[in-house]
Amino acid sequence: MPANLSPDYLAAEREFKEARTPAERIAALEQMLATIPKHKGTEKLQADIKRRLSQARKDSQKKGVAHSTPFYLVEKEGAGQVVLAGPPNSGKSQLVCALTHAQPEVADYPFTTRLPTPGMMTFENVQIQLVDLPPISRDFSEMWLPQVIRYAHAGVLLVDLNDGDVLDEIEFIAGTLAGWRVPTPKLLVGNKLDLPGASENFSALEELYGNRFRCLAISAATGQNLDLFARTVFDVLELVRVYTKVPGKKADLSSPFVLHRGQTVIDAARQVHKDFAEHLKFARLFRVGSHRDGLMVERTHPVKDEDILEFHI
Ligand SMILES: Nc1nc2c(ncn2[C@@H]2O[C@H](COP(=O)(O)OP(=O)(O)OP(=O)(O)O)[C@@H](O)[C@H]2O)c(=O)[nH]1
Ligand SMILES: [Mg+2]
Repeated sequence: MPANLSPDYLAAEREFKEARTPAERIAALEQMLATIPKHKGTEKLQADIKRRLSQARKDSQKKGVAHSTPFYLVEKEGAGQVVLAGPPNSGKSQLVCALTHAQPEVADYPFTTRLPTPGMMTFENVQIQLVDLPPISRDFSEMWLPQVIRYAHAGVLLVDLNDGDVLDEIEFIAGTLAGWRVPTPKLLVGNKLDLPGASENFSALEELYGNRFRCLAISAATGQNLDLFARTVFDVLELVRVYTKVPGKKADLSSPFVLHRGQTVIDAARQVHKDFAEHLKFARLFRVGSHRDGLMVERTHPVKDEDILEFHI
């Protein structure tokens, strides 16, 4: 080490060692380069800093713009991830509070939510992840929203049934999502059904948008239709629950295997065990409360929600 390094340089070097993010590392290296005494004795060290700086810049580029825009992707959990999109104040956070253990802030002023907040919603015997988001509005929308919405399995468009601008807001949000190349939500939910006039407004909305969206009216505040909301979200995700049983025993209906609509008996077997799928000859199909129980089905038979399968290998 050259002996004549300045206190400024040594401070910058300490910052480099303590840097946690790519941006901090780059800033510290730049400071080191600026403060290092420029003479023959430090030439090797200068070259070394320049090399590290160029590498750090390259690394940060590879991770996109992560050092300047925080990356808010929410790790997926449960059977599906569903984001709540909507204008300010429509009740997105209230809905997440009502259906999950998460507690995003609810307030009667717009732009309360600034960060995505996930929570797990229970539908019968499956868990679905709901993600509360900041609003989409003409005034302002967070830059990272498109990425987070695109990443999810599905989206719900949540509006306030008593909002005079609701039609304009639906059109604006649908247009914005299309501009972001994000799929438009299949489900349009009208909230605040408990308020006077909301039911009439919902009928009008359904008439206008019934062809474009599945429509549902709820009250996140009173809990009205929230069980139906959970079922509809499950349906929109196109999920299918399959139970398994061993011959002569009852099926365990509490812990389903979750598959996608269109998947078959062999896909179900594969979820249970890889070897099962390989050696499967056929399965017997049972339905809760059905008289024609134990029907033999082929490996390629598409599964339906709440099928009970008994595998034979
Ligand atoms: N009457 C009634 N009020 C509701 C209902 N749901 C939410 N609210 C109220 O509407 C206001 C906004 O609710 P939030 O959940 O904060 O709305 P948000 O969509 O998350 O708002 P932003 O975070 O700004 O996008 C609050 O005052 C809530 O108490 C409902 O079902 N009925
Ligand atoms: Mg909110």
